[in-house]
Amino acid sequence: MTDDISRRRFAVALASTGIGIGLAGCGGGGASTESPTETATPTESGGGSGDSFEQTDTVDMNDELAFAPKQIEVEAGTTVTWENVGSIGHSVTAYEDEIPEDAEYFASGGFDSQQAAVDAYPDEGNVTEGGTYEHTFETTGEYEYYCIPHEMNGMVGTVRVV
Ligand SMILES: [Cu+2]
Repeated sequence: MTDDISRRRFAVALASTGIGIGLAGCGGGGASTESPTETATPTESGGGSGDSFEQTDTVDMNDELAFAPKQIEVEAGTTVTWENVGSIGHSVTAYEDEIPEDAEYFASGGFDSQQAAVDAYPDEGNVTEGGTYEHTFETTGEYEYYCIPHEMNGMVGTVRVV
């Protein structure tokens, strides 16, 4: 009788010890992710207010997780080309609520809504190394857009159509 109880206690003690060891093992391992500690460095434009628009119809997407230049200005009817000059995949995705009222929605992959673009990424709409995406801007105004996987890294841009 007593023998039975003590055996059970022993088993419980073993079990909790096992859990303790398991947790310790978990915490100790798995911390070997190589994290490139490159913080985003917005130093390229000399740290201005960000209100400078470059007159160009070509935007690079690079491994610094940025659109370069970040803000461009083109005339209505211009076809803008985004080119991935790095090796990390990006998207060009308009903010549906931050384009001119009567403008056509645009996103790499050819989606007609932001939600559709987000839902399909990265199976569709991913611009890979050396790839390009083009869009022709017919309506004047400002268009804000972003890269789906790197929005949190500040990968956003603006096209101003005049
Ligand atoms: Cu990106």
